[in-house]
Amino acid sequence: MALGLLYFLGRGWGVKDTKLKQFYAINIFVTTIAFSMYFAMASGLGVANVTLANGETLPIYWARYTDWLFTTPLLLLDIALLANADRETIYTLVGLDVFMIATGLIGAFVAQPIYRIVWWGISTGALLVLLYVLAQTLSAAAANQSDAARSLTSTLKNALIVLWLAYPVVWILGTEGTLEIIPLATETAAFMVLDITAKVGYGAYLLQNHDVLKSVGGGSESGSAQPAD
Ligand code: RET
Repeated sequence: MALGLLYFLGRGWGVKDTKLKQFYAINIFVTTIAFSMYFAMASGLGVANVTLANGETLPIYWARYTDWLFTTPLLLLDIALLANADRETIYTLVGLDVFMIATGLIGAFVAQPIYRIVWWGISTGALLVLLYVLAQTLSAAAANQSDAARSLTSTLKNALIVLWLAYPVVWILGTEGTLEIIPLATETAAFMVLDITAKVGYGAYLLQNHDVLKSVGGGSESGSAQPAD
């Protein structure tokens, strides 16, 4: 995450275009938050022991949820800005996203395994609605996008759908789901690969496309509102 952050900082350093700068800023925030939360976990902070109803204890890495709470809305903002989505849609996506992470966090701390699974179901329901709203928004936006912007949006959308759907699967099969299907070490490695791909991979791919990002919302001029013809 630190290397990803340095890469975004290095590439974004001399960027003058306001639109391009906002995409760099978003991805710099994402990797800064992730780097801090991973470092918190590595330093022994960010993990809590939850006692289940049967007396067993589960190590819960709550720092992950703090990371996701802030980074997932930012990752959605990347694609929403690329598609020039309106404010209401962005608020809807962020609202669903925060609800998804918060209900997942509740699920991770609940003592009764059956209730944990119900909370997982609530959180996964929010994810499905979120992905539906996102797909609708992006297809409505497609008509007003250039070919290059449309193709970038569609690649990022597909990557986002596949990667994001993997999180609840890892959660339910991992220690949180209490089904004891995959061990903690495998789960930790899986979340790490997903986090790196969904943050650094997705961000790096997006930021390769300077020309597309500069012309988001029409026109290639930076920032300031364009006067009507
Ligand atoms: C949780 C709890 C169980 C149910 C669901 C979840 C979804 C998590 C997601 C996380 C995405 C994280 C990303 C991080 C970026 O690096 C919270 C695991 C649905 C979708 C993209």
